[in-house]
Amino acid sequence: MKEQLNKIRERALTELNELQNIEELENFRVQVLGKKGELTAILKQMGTLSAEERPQMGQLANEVRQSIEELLAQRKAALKAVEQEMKLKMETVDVTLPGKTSDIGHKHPLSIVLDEVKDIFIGMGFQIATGPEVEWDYYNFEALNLPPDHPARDTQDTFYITEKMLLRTQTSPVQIRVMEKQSAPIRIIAPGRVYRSDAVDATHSPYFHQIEGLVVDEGITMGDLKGNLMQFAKRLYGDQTQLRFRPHHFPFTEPSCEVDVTCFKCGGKGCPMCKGEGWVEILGGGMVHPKVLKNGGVDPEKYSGYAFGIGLERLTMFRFNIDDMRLLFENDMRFLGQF
Ligand code: 2NM
Repeated sequence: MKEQLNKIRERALTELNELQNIEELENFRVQVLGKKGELTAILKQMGTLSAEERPQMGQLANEVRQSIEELLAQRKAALKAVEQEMKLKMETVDVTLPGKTSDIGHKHPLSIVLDEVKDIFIGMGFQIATGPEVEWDYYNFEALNLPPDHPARDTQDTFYITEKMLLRTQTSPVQIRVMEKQSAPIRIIAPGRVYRSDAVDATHSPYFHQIEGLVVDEGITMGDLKGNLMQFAKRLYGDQTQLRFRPHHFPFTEPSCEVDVTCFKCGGKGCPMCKGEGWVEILGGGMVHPKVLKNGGVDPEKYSGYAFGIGLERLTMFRFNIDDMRLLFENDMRFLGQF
């Protein structure tokens, strides 16, 4: 038994120094000192020894255990130091390397123009109003004086959710909702996304954005519409800009008009941009139909109002000289990166 014990001690001395990491070290410890380890196995044989031998062997076994434990502790400390050093070496930071930059984003061209338009109208005392994109047929059509047989109500032109619920085709339903909730005077613009069942091409998309305005007060006339829109166009396109009002028809306004601005490309002389006309159409508007005022809970005997609608995509395309509307929706960074 004495021999066995000394053998274990010797083996531990040589083998321990060959262990390369903490894991191997732990395996070794279990193998020698563990419950089912070699040393434990020897101690189990103590019962076979004589009474004189037993204390001697006991002492020797303790010494062996102690020295192995010491060696294990030393080796563990040495391995830890090596590991730490390796880790430090691997983690060196080269402070002379260039830093990691992240690209800074910017507003989409539609947002750039929308924010400008909002600023201009806020400067004239307007408030911003918003409403749902999934809308009741009532607010989108009926309240706006579009009768059941109106072509805009055709399923070819409008996305229906149910018979009575749809994706709004204009932001005018927001105006009705504001009139219902708020009494005159009202001065709002309602910007937002609208939907129409159109195929995609250079000037059409099933979704686009409108900015609709509504002013309701006592004594509002077509003169207020002209003055305010004049102010808007000059702020957006410059002081030399002029407006041209042409008679038109909308179901929700009477009288109605379409409004052109002098071509900002050629200043009115005529160029490919304005197709030689010198004018480009930017919006439609008119005096709010008495029936529409009534539907909004406004007394048409006491109040009158004007309204208008602007297409944000068209405005943005003019502003940045973009010739295809699809570019505004495709999110191609080669395009968006230019703004
Ligand atoms: C347009 C043209 C003309 C319009 C009318 C209304 C409302 F709700 F007050 F009746 N909001 N917007 C309107 C009028 C919109 O877009 C070309």
